[in-house]
Amino acid sequence: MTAQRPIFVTEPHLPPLQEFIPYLEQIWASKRLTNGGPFHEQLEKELAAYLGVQHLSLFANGTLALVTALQALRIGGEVITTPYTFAATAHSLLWNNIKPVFVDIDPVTCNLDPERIEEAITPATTAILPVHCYGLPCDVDRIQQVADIYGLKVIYDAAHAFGVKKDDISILNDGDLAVLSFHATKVMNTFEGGAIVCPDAKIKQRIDYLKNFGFANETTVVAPGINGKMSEVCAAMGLLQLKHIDQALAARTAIHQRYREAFQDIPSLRLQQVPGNLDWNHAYCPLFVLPDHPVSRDALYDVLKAHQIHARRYFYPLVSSFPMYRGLASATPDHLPHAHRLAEQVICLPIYPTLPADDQARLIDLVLQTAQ
Ligand code: T4K
Repeated sequence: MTAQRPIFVTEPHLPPLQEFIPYLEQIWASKRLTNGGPFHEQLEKELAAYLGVQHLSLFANGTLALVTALQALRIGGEVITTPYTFAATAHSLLWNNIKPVFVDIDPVTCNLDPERIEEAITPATTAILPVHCYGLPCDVDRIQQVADIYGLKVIYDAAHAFGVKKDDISILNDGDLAVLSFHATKVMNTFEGGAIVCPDAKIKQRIDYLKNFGFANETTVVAPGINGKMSEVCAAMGLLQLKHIDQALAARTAIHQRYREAFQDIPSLRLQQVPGNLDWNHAYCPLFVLPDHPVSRDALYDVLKAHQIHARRYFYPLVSSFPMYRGLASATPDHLPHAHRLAEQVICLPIYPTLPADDQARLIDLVLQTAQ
């Protein structure tokens, strides 16, 4: 029997190497490696235009962008957030000495349940940090309504939401700020990278200071900033990726459609519902293995793994059960029933533009076999 090649949950989208060489030659010739070089400036402009947003500040990664977004708006005290996310969301709060307050998710969208936010607000609450989980938008109108009533800021962790539009408008425009990730595993990657999307030039200026140690000019430091800058090599990768992004998104859509067709008649397997007015990026393919499925989620995970298919249980275990959070009153499982249930049911299937059709067919067969 020939060994099967491993399939991972994702694979970075890499345009042909020869297309990257001219960028490297330019960097070598100019000797400009970082600190707001020409590729950095160009990528900020091209991304803002592509995404349909006013301003955007590039970062070395999404986590530093989250930490800095909280700094930029001077958020402190308590922040309401979701437990159903990657570690970085809540960690960005701890790095700012902010207490996370976990609120349960909507069982259909996997996003922060807006109807549960009000009961979590205390005099110490300063902001809401929701996540557009898997790139599917939060109920932004309802969240903004609650934020307006209580005078709270809203920062969206939009790490998964590159290019997502609702009614043709980017969801990155919602809230006070939105944070993107361009990590290797993301829809759009700059090796490592991230960005803060912001509505006006003044706040972008402050964010730009903060990501460069707080330097306003050679001799003036206006804030205790951090080093969050994106390098020229990463920015060049971003420019190249942008040239191929529409094809990459189309390939993801086709792969997702094949999954949808394969599992549509199996009531014990649920894929996310996607509203008709949404231009989704198919960043992930979460499949929920319901209790009446003949095998459990973990058994399915093991079956796939035995065949060299490395699906991932994003987001299990829940962030709220990590040792640094589980002592919080808001982290008790009784308080977060939907998040706990979905974390036990979810398995994210491989999805990336170059996933070979025969590998996907093999994977689908294995999943279907568990339904018999
Ligand atoms: N907020 C949210 C909601 C997030 O999901 C994330 C990151 C952030 C904030 C923070 O953004 P960044 O600071 O990362 O920019 C991965 C990613 O590292 C992480 O970026 C992502 N979310 C998270 C959901 O997934 P891991 O620990 O699962 O990564 P890893 O190394 O196990 O990679 C998964 C698979 O991808 C591997 O099995 C193989 C493949 N892979 C991975 C890398 C790194 C490759 O083929 N090539 C590669 O270079 O966290």
